[in-house]
Amino acid sequence: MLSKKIEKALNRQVEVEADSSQFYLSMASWAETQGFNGTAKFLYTQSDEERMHMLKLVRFINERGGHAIVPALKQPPAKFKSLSDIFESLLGHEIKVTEEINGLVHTTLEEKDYTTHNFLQWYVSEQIEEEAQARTIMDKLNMIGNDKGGLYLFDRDLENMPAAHD
Ligand code: OFO
Repeated sequence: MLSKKIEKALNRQVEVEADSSQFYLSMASWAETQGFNGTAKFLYTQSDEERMHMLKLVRFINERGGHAIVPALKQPPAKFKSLSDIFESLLGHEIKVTEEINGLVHTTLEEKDYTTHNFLQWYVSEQIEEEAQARTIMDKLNMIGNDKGGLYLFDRDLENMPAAHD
């Protein structure tokens, strides 16, 4: 059985994952309108993944006797300046999500909830991978700069890049 404190903290994380999904969906849509189809495909997949992260939490909260609350949708930014702008925002966002997860893990230890602590380890590893992937992408974009040919190849490569946990 979840304590009220843990239930609330997990529900907060449901919201964080839902926000991530919306944010990446908006990035995907913008990229598609700019003709960056590979990037759009990658980001649509990332958005789906975040929804899966949310769903995993919803199921866990309910299985443990809590009540998962579906949060309201917040409108994410609709426009971006460039691919670098997108991936810088994505990396910044993931760093914040990692902090949230770490805070949550800390709370489970304070509450001596080892079951939830164990469940969250999956998220801890996922964050390491997602941050690492976003950094690799940013390194590539920094190398390419404004080179059109480079951006074309980058977009094509991204189309075939597997999601972080694959
Ligand atoms: Fe849910 O892993 Fe990114 O935010």
